[in-house]
Amino acid sequence: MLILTTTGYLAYKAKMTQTAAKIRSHFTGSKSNPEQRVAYFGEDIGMNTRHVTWHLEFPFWWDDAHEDHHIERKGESFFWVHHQLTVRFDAERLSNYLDPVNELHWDYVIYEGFAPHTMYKYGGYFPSRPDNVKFEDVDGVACVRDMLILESRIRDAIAHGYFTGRDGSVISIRDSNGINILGDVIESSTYSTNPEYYGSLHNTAHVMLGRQGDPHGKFALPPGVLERFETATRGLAFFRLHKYIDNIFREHKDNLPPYTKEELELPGVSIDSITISNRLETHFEDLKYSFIDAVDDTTEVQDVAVNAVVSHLMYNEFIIDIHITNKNDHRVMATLDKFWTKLARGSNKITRSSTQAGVIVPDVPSFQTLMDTRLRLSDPQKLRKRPWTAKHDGAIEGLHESTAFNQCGCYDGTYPDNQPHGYPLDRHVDDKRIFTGVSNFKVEDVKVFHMEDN
Ligand SMILES: [Cu+2]
Repeated sequence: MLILTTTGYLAYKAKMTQTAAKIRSHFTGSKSNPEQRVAYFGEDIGMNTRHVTWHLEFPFWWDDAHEDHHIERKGESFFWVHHQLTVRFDAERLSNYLDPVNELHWDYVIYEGFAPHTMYKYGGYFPSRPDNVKFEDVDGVACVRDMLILESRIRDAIAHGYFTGRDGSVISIRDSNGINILGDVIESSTYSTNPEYYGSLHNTAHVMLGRQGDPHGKFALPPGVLERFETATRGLAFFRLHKYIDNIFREHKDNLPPYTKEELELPGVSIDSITISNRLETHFEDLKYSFIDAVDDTTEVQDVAVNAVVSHLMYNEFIIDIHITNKNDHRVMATLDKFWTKLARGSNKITRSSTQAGVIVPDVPSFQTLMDTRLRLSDPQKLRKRPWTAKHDGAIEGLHESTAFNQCGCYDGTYPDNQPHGYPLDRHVDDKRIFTGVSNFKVEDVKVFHMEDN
């Protein structure tokens, strides 16, 4: 449990004085820090919930033998989810006149400090770190030199195109599955091919960064924001670390051969036009959330409504119309970016709402809402795996009916897409004409506007 210091104090005051309160919560920091301009992203409640949930759904500590279940494409998902976070943060920065994030480097100072202004419910304040701190060895965790050695072993493996297993076996990563093996090694999870040799680059880096305020435990400070999934994205250091990790993944992807025309095309199918119903716009909206479970409770004292209100980036919904011609004399199953649909012979018009996008979910209901409505979970049986005959892409039937699987897969643990995450743009594109030369690809430039006063 963590609490923003001021909001937390006001929540307690409301409870103690038995006065319902609506508290405005502000982003951490001050206007004299340019990074404050993108605090709305790193501190977004929905994004943080999303990040925590991913780590709980794909735990690095998951033990197949103990749980009798294997999590598919866990390492690749680790890459993909953090890649998405990294590039999206850069996009937010560019639109706020900030440079893209520079990757972390163990030999350089950590340029930006961070004062979280956040406290543990029990255990004091999250530690702060001033600007320009030189990386120090952390007692009981790792030496800076160890981190450089682990990085170098992993980069060697990428250059060679294979990892070495515990028994000395050669485990190739020069194919689509390589990213999954690499992700397991880098995170690292229990699926890592050789944790004794390749270590746990990402997890150890989080702790190293989190402890830089008190590397020798001199002040007995509690864990830093980077050591907890719920708070990690609040500091710029998270994005520096993940830019560094992402660039290692990039090295691997760039070593794979570019896709061929045969791999990209869907014969007989052409996309004639794509139109969007309205201008793409974002704006800030107030999000109210309940503090009911954040303040201490007793049966003798009545609950009072304690809510916080925070600004939250939202978008205006839109609809995409896609006109597609299928010249084949039969129906074909097609994957569009990224959903599945059946194309009839001849011309097809596909209408798709932004709310159906695989990466969009509604706001997470508050604890109070869950208690009030006893939210019924969807029936997991519906998405049960069944044999299916799609040629390349889809792994389960009925995909054209399901949404929001892009980052977590389906309820039964299957990932519905057989293609690598990011396909077909995950690999190096030597010649852009490969995309203009296939009729089933269409690229449209779109502009996204941010509306200040809405
Ligand atoms: Cu993460």
